[in-house]
Amino acid sequence: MEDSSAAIHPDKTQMATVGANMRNIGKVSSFSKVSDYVYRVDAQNANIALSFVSDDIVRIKIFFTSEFDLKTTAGVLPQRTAPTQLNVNETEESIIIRTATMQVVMAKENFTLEVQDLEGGKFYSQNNVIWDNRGAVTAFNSMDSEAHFYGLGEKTSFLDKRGERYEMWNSDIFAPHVPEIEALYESIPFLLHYNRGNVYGLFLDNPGKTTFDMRTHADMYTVKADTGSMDYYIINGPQLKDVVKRYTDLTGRMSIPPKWSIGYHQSRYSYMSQEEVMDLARTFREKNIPCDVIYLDIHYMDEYRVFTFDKTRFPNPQQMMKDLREMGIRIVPIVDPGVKQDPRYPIYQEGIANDYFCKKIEGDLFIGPVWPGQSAFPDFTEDEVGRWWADKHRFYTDMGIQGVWNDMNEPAVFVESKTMDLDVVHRNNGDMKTHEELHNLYGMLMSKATYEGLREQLAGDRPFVLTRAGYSGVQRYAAVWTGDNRSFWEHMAMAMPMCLNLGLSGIPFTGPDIGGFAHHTTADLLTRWTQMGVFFPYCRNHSVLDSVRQEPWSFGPEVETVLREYIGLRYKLMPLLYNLFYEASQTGMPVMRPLLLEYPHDKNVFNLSDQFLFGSDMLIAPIIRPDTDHRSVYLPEGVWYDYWTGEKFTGGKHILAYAPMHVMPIYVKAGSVIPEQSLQQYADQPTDGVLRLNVYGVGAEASYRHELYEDDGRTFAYEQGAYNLVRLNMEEGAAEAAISYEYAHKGYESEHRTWLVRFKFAAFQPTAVEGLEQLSVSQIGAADAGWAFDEAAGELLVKFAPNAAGGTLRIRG
Ligand code: MIG
Repeated sequence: MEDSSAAIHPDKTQMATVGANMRNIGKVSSFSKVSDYVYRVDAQNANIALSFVSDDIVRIKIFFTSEFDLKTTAGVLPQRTAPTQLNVNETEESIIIRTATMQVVMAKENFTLEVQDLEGGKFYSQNNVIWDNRGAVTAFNSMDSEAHFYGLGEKTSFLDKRGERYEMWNSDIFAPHVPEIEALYESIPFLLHYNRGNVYGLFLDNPGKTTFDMRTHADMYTVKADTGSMDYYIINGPQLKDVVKRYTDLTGRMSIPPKWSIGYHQSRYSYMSQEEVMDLARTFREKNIPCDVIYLDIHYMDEYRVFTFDKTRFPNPQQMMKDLREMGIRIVPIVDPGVKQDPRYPIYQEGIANDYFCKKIEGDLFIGPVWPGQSAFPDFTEDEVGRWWADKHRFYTDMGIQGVWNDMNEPAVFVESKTMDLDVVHRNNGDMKTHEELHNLYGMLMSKATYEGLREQLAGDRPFVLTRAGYSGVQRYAAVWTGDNRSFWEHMAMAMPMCLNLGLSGIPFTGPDIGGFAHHTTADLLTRWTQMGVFFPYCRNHSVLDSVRQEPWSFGPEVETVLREYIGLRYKLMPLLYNLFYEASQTGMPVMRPLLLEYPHDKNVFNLSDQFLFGSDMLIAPIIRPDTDHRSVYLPEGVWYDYWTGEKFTGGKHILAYAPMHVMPIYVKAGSVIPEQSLQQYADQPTDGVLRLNVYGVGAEASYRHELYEDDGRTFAYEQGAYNLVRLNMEEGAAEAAISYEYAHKGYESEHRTWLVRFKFAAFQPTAVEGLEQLSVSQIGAADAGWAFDEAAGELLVKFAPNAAGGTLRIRG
């Protein structure tokens, strides 16, 4: 090439600046109302639609041609909200549109846009939007020196994304997940901008390649879309929680998962045979290590053909499912999108006959290599294809399978680009788009089809879908695991900020492969990682082919004992964990939370990446280095108790925690209620029927609340009212206390017929509990009702059967 004209290729010059081909919006020429809540701004080089989704959400979409199309992607739900008021004020210089809580201010001279509070305090300012001849658009937004960034879904590095740059392009990255990797499997183009306690969200609804750059410019961050439209939402706060809630109003929330899906899960690439799976299940039960799910990775299939079983390795899957179910264990099989190009394979035949596979723009089938060899890929952008795929899952559900694991759905293809050709054209229900424009939606739409199929086929039971790839809104269909991490301490540590930001990005049900997927775990790493992992929303141990074994007993009895205890702890805390999932389904609040969410004004937590909150009141501080039995822990304001020893700490400072191998530091906030239950070996196993309500007293005048949600943990009967919502209210005084409870809703017969309140750290020694008989501590266990004071522990025990009408327990000193 060097001796042809290519040597003087025009792109080789350093002289032309890129800007020469760039344009910006220019001067505003007209402004008009299009329909209720929708306005149109026409400017020199582009037109802008402003749609008000609610008082606190404005959508901005920029058009570079005369089209004016307000369709959204499948990431956004149809919205039923509207702003309560809208006032428009247009002058020579500006246009101002005011809702009940914020205003959008646009300058006409050279279109700039600000979103301000009603006092004129601007929180979002867009200074410029430029684009090139190929339609790649970049918006430049102000970045204050005090600004911090969160969200952006599944990204490497620390919690605070200031100084980082990330791409959104679903990618199968087996290369180690190091901080400079800009894109992993999930793309959530949702950024949280935090400035001195005030937060807004920016959601760019574009499933093509987009870039968020908080690094290159000193006082601006940029948001870029390579293809498709600049279609984004500014979401008002001012609190972080407000923005997360509103973002999940827009993109949806997960429904309450089946309890078994939030138990402990065991996986490996691969458990190779029916016999190996049965042995594994028996070992869990013999060793009394709780477990709900065993995964079948790709070797279960007949040469990797989806919707088949290998008849030699798994001669009788039906029987296996049945036997496992009797032991309380479920199977979750992997399902990849690639369908083997095999003319004798019915799935391939059907896909071809019905024209369901992705095609290139010229009309040829797109065929790419994955596990089964050359494969075709269903076009999930077309609803009819999704329904076909959904129906195919009867193959699994007929055997009693209730959960499916979607892998390789970026989609990953073993070619240099790692994915489908960009000139594949997706039919997209009549609105054809190239793969380049829709890439990040593919995985989510696969999980949507899977979820909807299972939901229909499970006759009222809740499905579980796990996915590797996803886009905004994926939380409606699936849990997300963070892909091919490695057995590195660094990757254990990175799982925290990664999943914390996923949680802030609307996806509450997440977790890494515990122990690490690739490379080889060690006794210490597996111990520390499991201790941490049982507090992640999704809890699965998984490892790669040929790595050292990492089932909980793989490193001998000492490690096994610690793992048994921590996995058991997850089951004891199931009422709390389940409550947190309920809350996520209602408000979008994540299950594991950065401290920032609860302590938004504490600068010590702006980038705190090595500890987190389980809900709002339990602080988890994992050990993330080998041969380490101490670590510093930051306790935010308030009083905290060591979960293990009861030692009391005043927060707002760092402490040094002692954590030998069998201890992971956990702290509980004073003035909280932590519900627990008896140990189970799997989530549907009956408990002893006693709900333990551990009340962590303040030891002074205080009142605090706790909400308790209960349902059958398995079906959708709660949608018809078969659930309980209990409000607990605790009033503490210097010489007395009262615990009252009431049923905000009572529609379910709970297996927890008895409650055992364990009131710790009271200011006084109790002498009576009104209406209940005093018993000795040893009598309480067998009694139905009564109270006792455990002097050694300094705890009041009160046992009783809750009354549907509610009640109050008065405790006297
Ligand atoms: O590229 O199915 O992330 O969990 O074990 C390998 C085999 C394909 C990647 C997944 C991993 C899974 C593996 N898969």
